[in-house]
Amino acid sequence: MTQTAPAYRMLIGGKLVDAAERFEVINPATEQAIASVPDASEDDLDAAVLAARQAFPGWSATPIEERRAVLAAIADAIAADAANLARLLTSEQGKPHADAESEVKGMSGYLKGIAALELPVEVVEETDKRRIEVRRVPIGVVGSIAAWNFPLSLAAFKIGPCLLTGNTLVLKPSPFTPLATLRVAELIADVVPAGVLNIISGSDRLGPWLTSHPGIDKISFTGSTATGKRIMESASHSLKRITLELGGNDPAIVLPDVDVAEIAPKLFWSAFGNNGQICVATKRIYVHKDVYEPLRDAIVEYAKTVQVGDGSQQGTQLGPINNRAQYDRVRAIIADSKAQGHDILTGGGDIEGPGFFIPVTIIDNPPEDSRIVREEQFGPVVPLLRFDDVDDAIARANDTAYGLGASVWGGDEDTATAVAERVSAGTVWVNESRNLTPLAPFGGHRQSGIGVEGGREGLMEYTLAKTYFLGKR
Ligand code: TXE
Repeated sequence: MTQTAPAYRMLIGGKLVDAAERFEVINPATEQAIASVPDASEDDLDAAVLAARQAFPGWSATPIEERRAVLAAIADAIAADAANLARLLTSEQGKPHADAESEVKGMSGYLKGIAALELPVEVVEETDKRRIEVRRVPIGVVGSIAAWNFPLSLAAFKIGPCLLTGNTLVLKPSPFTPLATLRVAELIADVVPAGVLNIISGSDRLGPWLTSHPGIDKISFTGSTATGKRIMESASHSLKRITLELGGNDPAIVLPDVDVAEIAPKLFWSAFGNNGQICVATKRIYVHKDVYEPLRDAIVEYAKTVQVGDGSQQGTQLGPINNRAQYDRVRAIIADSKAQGHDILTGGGDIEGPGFFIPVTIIDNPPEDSRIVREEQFGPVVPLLRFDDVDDAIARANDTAYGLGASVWGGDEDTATAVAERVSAGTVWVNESRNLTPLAPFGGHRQSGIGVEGGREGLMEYTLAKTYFLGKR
């Protein structure tokens, strides 16, 4: 009897391989197991790192035009399987099908955007005697850990710059959302030279093995600030380079001259898109007293029209929370607001199971020192906060250990931009929010991260400076 290979295998050294053990993946809308995936052992990790090491000399010497072509071919393979990938993404992540489709499309587009970037040689001196130039060289083998909120977008953030600059990669998806990423592994097994891009899945033990592995030269991580600190500590033992894209507690500042009806839905989606599970979701909304009541009422009315449900069903606009731990964390924050007697404008209750569903919850002007204001909620609950004076709003917006993103909303662009200049964050949006581009750096100030992803600066993170003093005779 012939045995068929299981679906969902890891990509190591150009081959699709299984592990001795597998673990189950849960659909957060049903809490049912939908598939099993390989649970990489330390030997599997060693094999992936070795494959990446062996591929490094050839890949780093490959002309950049060929590396661009490989990235474009990955992007095309993903685009050709978009419908299937989106279905998988909804089933493991929970997001509505339309959002999953745009994430797949976004992954493909991001890879093409990165593939078009340049890393020019910098000439710092040119005289009769000599020329001094700074070239950028790849670091070696990169280990990347992606989070469960945007499994494919985050994979693209890591794959694009890493491969373009001539490094090789061992990529680990979140144990909550490995399916679409392992499907990508299958799609690109024949597209990428063996060992250049390895994809391995594993349970909680795999992350610490990866970040302490002596054969890895750089770690790129997206996840919580607490885990980021642990990774920095373990990377310090061999002085691995690190890029950390961590949490945020992004403020929105709404000035008195806004068009309330126009911005209410925009602010809603800025906070509640992907169920609030976005590092740059708006997590605190500061509203000027002149427009506080009308904007509050407009957002609450809008919130009541939004359909929460299984992402695979027609009409669903918000799916479940991705996993049990995050569901419990968000519910604990809502329970704290209730216990403190905060005024809950909508939501706050339970949605009958199964599934990790939480109703859209909006809290009316809670104290600045409450958990819902101080902590990153990462779920569908947001506080509206009233201010009288813009200086006070800016001070409160900046009073956080985070510094990832922020937005300012106002009728007069110059006034709004002047406020944006005083908010301390890696990215500030004026009259829009959450948009990212492969052409510009994205990263956190303070405890929201170290380094950036995207743009030329994002490429630099995957390189080392090599300075040439070229004497002339
Ligand atoms: O992420 P964690 P979790 C935030 C959000 C959320 C919180 C927790 O606030 O509530 O993080 O989410 C690996 N060494 N964000 O628990 O703990 C492990 O594989 C090496 C923001 O899901 O950061 C795990 O799956 N690796 C974020 C992954 O890291 C380790 C997106 C993430 O774990 C490790 C997601 C270790 N010691 C959550 N410990 C964003 N920036 O967008 C764990 N891991």
